[in-house]
Amino acid sequence: MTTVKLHKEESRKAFLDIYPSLVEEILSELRKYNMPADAYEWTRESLLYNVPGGKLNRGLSVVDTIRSLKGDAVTDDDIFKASILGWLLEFFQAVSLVSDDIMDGSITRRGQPCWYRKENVGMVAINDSFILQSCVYILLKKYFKATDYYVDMIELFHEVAFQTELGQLCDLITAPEDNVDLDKFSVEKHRFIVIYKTAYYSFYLPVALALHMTGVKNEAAYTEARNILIPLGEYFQIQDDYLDCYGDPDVIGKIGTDIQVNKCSWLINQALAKANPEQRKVLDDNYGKKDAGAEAKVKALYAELKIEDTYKAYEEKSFQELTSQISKIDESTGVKKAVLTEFMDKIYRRTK
Ligand code: DMA
Ligand code: MG
Ligand code: MG
Ligand code: MG
Repeated sequence: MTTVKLHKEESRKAFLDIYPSLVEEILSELRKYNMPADAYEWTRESLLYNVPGGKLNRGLSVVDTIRSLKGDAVTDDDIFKASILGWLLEFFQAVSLVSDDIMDGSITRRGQPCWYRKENVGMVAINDSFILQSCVYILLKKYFKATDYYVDMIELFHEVAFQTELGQLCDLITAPEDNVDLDKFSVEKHRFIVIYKTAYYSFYLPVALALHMTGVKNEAAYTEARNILIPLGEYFQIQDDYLDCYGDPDVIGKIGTDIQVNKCSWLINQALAKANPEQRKVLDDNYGKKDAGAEAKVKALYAELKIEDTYKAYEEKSFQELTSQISKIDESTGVKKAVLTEFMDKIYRRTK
C-alpha cells in the first residue's frame, strides 16, 4: 500500500473512532429527559443505522481542509475539532438522506434497506430525521459554544439547511408522479435544483466550516471558495444522476429510481436535447412510469442516443474547466488551491 493510501486509511479510522462517543453524548441527553427504554433504544438504532456507513467524503473533507489550511501548524486539537465538525456534516447528510429516500420512494441506501423501509419504522422515519437534525445543534453547542465562531456556524448550518430544503422542493415538484410533462425539464432547471439540493451542503459547507474554524472572517474568502465549490458540487450531482442509471448497485449501495419517479435528471435533459420527434414520443410514453418495462425502453433510447458518451465528454470538459478555475484562485483571500484540488481528485471519474 502506498503511504498516501495508508495515511488516508489511518485518518478515516481516527475519524470513525470518534463516532461512538458522539452517540453516547446524544444518548446521555435522552437519559437526562428520562426517556422510556424503547425510545432510547430506537434513537440509538437510528444513530447507528443512519449516520456512519457512507463514504464519509464530506465529513473527512472538513479534516482534510483544516490540514491544508493550517499546514505544519495543525494541532491535535484542530484535528479533533475538525472531526467533530465533520461528523456534524454527516448528521446533516443523514437528515437529508432519511427524508430523501422517503420522498424518492427509494429501496436501498448504503447497501442496506432505506431506514423508512425497515420493519416497524415506516413514517416514524420522518421524526427520526428531525431528531438527527437536532443532534447537529446539541453537539455544536457542546463543543463550540465557547468559540467566537459559534454563532457563525449556527447561522451557516441554518442557511445551508434552508438551501438544501429549497433544492429538494424544486426537485420534487419538477417530478410529479401523476403528471409526467417533460416540457417542464430544462438544463437550467436542472442546474438550479442540483446547486441547491447538493452543492451547498456537500461542497460549500465543509469548506466554510473549516474557514470559520481557522478564524477567517473576510467575506472574500467565502465568496472565492463558493465560486468554485458550487460548480464542483454541480459536477458531483451530475455524476450522481449518471450513476443512478449506469452505476453498479452493489458499488453505489443504492438502486436507481430516477427514470421511474420522473426526475429532472441530467441524463433525461441530454436525451431531450438530442431526440427526434419519434424518439421524443418514446420518452413521453415511458418516462416516469413505475414499470420496469417502460424504464428499460427509456434506457434503450439513452443507448441509441449515446448518452453515456455525452456524459464522458461532459466529465472530461468539466474536469478541464474546473482545474483551470482552481489554478486562478486568489490565495491571498485565505483559500488554498490545494483544498479544491483535493476535492476534485476525490470525485473525478468516481464510480460510487
Ligand atoms: C440528493 O438527491 C440530494 C439530497 C439532499 C439527499 P438524490 O435524490 O439524487 O440523492 P440519491 O441519489 O442519493 O437518492
Ligand atoms: Mg434520492
Ligand atoms: Mg432526491
Ligand atoms: Mg440520485
